[in-house]
Amino acid sequence: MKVEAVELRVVELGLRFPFETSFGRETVKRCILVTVHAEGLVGWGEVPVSTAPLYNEETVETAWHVLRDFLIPLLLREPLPHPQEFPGRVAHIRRHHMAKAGLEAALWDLFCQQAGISLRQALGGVRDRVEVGVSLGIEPTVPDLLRRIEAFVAQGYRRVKIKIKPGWDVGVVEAVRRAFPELPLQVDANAAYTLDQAPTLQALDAFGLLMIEQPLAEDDLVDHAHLQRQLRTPICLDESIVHPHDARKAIELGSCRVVNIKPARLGGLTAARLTHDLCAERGVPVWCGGMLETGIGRLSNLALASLPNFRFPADLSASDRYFEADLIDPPVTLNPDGTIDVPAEAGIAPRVNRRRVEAATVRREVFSD
Ligand code: OSB
Ligand code: MG
Repeated sequence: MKVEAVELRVVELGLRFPFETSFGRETVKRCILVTVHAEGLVGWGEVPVSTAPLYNEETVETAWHVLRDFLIPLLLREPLPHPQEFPGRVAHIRRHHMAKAGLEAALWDLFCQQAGISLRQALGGVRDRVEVGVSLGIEPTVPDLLRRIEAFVAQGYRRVKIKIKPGWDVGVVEAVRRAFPELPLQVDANAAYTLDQAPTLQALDAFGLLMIEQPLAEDDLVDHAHLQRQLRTPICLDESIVHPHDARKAIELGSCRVVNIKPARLGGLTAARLTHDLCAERGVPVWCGGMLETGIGRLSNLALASLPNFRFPADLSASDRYFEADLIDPPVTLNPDGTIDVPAEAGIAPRVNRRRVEAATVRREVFSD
């Protein structure tokens, strides 16, 4: 594919509910959308960065800079045979995985339109619906959290993840468990604990959680291995796994028993699929995480989650869990059985609501060769 032009835009969409984690509170979704233009077709991708470098080191500004000054010039310089060649072309640019992932997603979308196949087919997915859950932030009070869980369970979500941090953990999980004894439940600490707080995390073993996500620092596979030996509950790593080899190392060390896969964190769909394959070979289940993506990023994650070793419900919820009006039509909806359909059409572009994208755009720039 010979890409003729790339357009970047920053979009802003109000979140229906503020989302609070151990590292901060978001009320507005602000991210970058990428379009690649070739032979009359437009491929869409999302860079699900945040304004502040709290989940990882990237921000809207760093991603814009790296895309404009490094990644886009490398793409415009010569044709790319296939989107899966993109990581090789940009491998000498260190990190900036979200910036890379958004551009690669747009290339996959273009490829699917050219080939007339769905992204699920292009990636080798095997399901047409995926089980999903809902990820809930830290709420002002426990009763607030219980009311929110009840509302989502009533909508049909069959797995709930709640965010924890020191001071909002054992008591909260105990209350949720008491109110919902059978609910598949997991927690996510977003790296808020240290190994000397292991007793608190051990106390969570009593509540039959599916997993504890990223309890310790993102760069610490060794302490996660120490902690996993002290817990019955499986540890799932999110922030720690930024490269397929990190998954291999974490599995070898015993740092986790489950891996959260997010293309944005891993640098794109190609690296995400490699991580999936590597975990599958080692018998380690994975599931698809989310970054509060707009529908544009979420449709691409849904296609990825149709691969066979995605064995836990995904953090991919319906459009109305996040936004009043998503950027795609029709929006993503939840089936009565707690699943979401994997997109079957050839590419995301036909579903993008351009009027709403325009309305949400606060900055744009076009680059061509
Ligand atoms: O740690 O999984 C996380 C959102 C932003 C940043 C980090 C995380 C999350 C979520 C939301 O948990 C998942 C979703 O998109 O619904
Ligand atoms: Mg997480």
